Amino acid sequence: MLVAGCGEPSVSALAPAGEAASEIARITWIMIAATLLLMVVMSALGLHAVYRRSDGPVGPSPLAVILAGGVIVPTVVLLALLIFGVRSGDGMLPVGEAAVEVRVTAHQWWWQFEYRDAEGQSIFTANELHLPVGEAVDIVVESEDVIHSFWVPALGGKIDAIPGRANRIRLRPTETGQFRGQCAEFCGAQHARMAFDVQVHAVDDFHDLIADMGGLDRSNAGPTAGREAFEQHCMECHSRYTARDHEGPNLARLPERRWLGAGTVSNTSGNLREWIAGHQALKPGNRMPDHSALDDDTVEALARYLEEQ
Ligand code: HEC
Ligand SMILES: [Cu+2]
Repeated sequence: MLVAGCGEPSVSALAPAGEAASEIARITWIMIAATLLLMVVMSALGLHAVYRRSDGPVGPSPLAVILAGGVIVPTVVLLALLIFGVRSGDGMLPVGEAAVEVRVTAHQWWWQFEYRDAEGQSIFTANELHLPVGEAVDIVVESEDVIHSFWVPALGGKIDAIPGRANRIRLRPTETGQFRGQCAEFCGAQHARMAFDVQVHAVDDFHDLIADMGGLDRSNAGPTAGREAFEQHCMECHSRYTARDHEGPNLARLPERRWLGAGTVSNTSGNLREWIAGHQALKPGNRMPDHSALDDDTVEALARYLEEQ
């Protein structure tokens, strides 16, 4: 458990970097402390019973045991949890207007994020979520196919992504940095490889980034050979234009991405070439059609085209 808690970027609910996550971590620690206390008291009582045994009738009557263990203790424990739970839960609700709203669409097995720039234009990123620090952000979660669950352990709780329904969760990051998000509801064979990278920026940097992305129309830029191959084999599902929604993940700013295949492999130039022709071996069953028949020159041209930003 300790080893799994390390690593970059943080995926630990016990190292909170957001308001909701801090509340959740607090309740967790209180529960752990209360459980430990209860265990010590019960062990002490047990030892006491063993070593102080007398020959006469022992212990309280069965009725007293049932009353204490079945009524009084559960009432006290549940009441205490309820009070903490309601207080913390209340603070996590999306009350009032949020500064930023991001629409999330879960797909088998990748994530699409949609922002609005200052002109109200939609901007899309894939497998990479950008947030401003210190601001209330509403995440509105939907699904394109089956039920998934949106979860960034360092920032807050989970919320289900259900087809035909928009669920809302409020996050307020308290630290800048990179965190890992993960699908938290089994959604098929590649459920474990449905991660996303969360980048929390200073507020101005966040708005600058979204504004910059709005200006990125690269659908017709880049080296000719790669562009032609892209238009022939890939464009039906992918776009390099951040203001366009597509079947597959948006591929604008691809070199900046941390992973390929939603956490399958790290994003290196070697892995990009391997992904283009061999993604079905890297992430079997993923929804991108097999391209293993592409020749090396075409793969190279495509990779160059995607790397050219
Ligand atoms: C029928 C739709 C479709 C076509 C055509 C297609 N892709 Fe994909 N592509 C996808 C889907 C869906 C994913 C997400 C797979 C996953 O991670 O589960 C994807 C993922 C990718 C990724 C990884 C992106 C990321 O952030 O993880 C790259 C790179 C990529 N495709 C490149 C290409 C290239 C190059 C071509 C053309 C040779 C191509 N794709 C053709 C649907 C398609
Ligand atoms: Cu999922």
